[in-house]
Amino acid sequence: MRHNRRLRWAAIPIAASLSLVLAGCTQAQLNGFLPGFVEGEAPVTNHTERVSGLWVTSWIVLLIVGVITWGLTIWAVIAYRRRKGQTGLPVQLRYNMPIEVFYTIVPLILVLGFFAFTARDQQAIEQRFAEDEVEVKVEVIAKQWAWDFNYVNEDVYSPGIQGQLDDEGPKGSLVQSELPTLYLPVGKNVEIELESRDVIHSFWVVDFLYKKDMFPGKTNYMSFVPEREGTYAGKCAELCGEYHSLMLFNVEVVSEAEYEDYIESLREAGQEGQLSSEYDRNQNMPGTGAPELNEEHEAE
Ligand SMILES: [Cu+2]
Repeated sequence: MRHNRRLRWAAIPIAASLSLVLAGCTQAQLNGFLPGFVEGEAPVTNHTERVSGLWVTSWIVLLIVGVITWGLTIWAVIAYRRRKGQTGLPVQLRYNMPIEVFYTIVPLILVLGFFAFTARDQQAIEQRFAEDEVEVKVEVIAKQWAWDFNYVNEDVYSPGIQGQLDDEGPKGSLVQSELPTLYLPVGKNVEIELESRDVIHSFWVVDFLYKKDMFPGKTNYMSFVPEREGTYAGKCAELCGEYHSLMLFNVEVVSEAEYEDYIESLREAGQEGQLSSEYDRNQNMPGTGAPELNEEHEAE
């Protein structure tokens, strides 16, 4: 009798939480409230479903752990509460081997599991296209506080300026037409080469669900296939100085014909060639002609 009542107490929070979780599952929520998913339309890139899958699965596992933990906590608080007439400390329990082993092994399995799935997905997302599979190659160069885009195959470039506040619009709004814009053709294998001219930045297109740091002196890569046409907001995701918040850009994923037109418009504007590292602010890095320490000094 007494035993049954305890079980009932534990069942209430567990049942309440579970029904809350399960009742709320619409299609959008199945993607874990992540941005970029539109009902009935293609995912933004070939990687976004993988990212949302990892996110949602992790949440489900963590929620189950949470519900069990909260349930047991609440149950213990209620079942073992101090009752009228009780004095002193309750029975003290410690060095209970089965329990010690249980809460060592279970978290270990959880952590190893999260690590394994994250490593698997990261491996897939980080996998670069083979050289001859790359259909569009763009070098993205970050600089305080904007972006330059070199379209490598077409040998044209687009220099960017930092976000311009729109005095006419509502406070804090930006002149969208002035933002640096990266054009990508839909359905093509895209490789982005990430560079920096000065400090560490981070290339983040929100709806792509992935960001990557950009270091001076090191090239990072992103390989993906944009799968849905549209305009996507991009930001610098690494605090990089005073106007970091204005280090914004847009990505236009367009049809191949529109992409060709855009490239042609850059050519017509005389933006042929590539914006090279001569505009880098760090001119004294190793390999850029900075004086080397001679051996005598090194020995000192
Ligand atoms: Cu930045």
